Amino acid sequence: MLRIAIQAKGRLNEDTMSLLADAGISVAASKRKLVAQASGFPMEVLYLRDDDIPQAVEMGVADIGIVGLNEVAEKGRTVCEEMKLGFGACRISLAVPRDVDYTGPEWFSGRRIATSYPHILSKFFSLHQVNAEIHEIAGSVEIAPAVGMADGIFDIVSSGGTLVQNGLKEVEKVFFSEAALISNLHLCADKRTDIEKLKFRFRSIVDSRGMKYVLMNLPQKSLDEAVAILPGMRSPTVLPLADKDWCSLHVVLPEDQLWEKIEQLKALGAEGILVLALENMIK
Ligand code: PRT
Ligand code: ZN
Repeated sequence: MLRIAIQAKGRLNEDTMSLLADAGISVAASKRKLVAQASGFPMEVLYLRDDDIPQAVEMGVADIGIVGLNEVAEKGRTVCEEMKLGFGACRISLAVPRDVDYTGPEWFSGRRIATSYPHILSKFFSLHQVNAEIHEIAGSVEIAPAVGMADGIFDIVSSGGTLVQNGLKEVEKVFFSEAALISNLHLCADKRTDIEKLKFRFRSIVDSRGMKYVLMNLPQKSLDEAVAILPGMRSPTVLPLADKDWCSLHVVLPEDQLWEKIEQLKALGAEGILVLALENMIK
């Protein structure tokens, strides 16, 4: 039986729980318990703070874990990155007060930087041969320059709104992160097999995100032109209709191309276009 460590509460918890649910795995909701039994997959769930997940997986307290790659990199724990999961996207960036005339990484030489990610930051500074003072603080990093505690900060940025609110500007995007499935390096063959099964389920969910299933009726004479403008796992599926001059076309489209492609298809005479949500895409 696999034991998976996930964030007990916080930004990754909800997306993690819905990924498990979409993969057919349900977990008893009680957050008071540290460990819960899952159903739908031979698995136990261990609820932890995200900071503790890389260590728990390295030590084998949990076989696998779901955590931000920022935490994996910061903690420097030796674990295997199995797959990225497409949620919890953010970056860790250097930011300075808005009115600073920023010239490049050397600007930070001899200056004080507040961060909760000292390890990743010191690696960046040694790469750029910058000698700065790194001050590790646990929270509210973004207010450090305004209260005179630091000249700049190194913190997680997502929309950038927090930086703007605090009169700061992002000057170096150092580390790009998202949630990932990680595993212990020394697992037995049975557990490895279970991880592959789990990844197969996760992969089909992650791949289907942002995709739509589109079906339409199309004049037979426009078929070649329509096929030429459409992507597809192989090519679109074409089904005959009772009226021989028409066919039915089925295709999976990325959401960001959806409207552009639909406009092109309408121009080719497509009618009765249906756009459906896609739950799983098994390649
Ligand atoms: O209690 P526990 O230790 O488990 O949780 P935590 O408080 O340490 O972490 P939590 O729940 O805040 O975040 C968990 C993970 O979510 C992080 O490690 C990242 O991998 C990921 N993540 C994604 C984020 C953000 N986006 C994010 N925007 N983590 C934090 N933020 C914060 C950031 O610190 C800053 O204060 O949001 C603010 C910036 O957001 P914008 O949108 O204003 O730029
Ligand atoms: Zn944390």
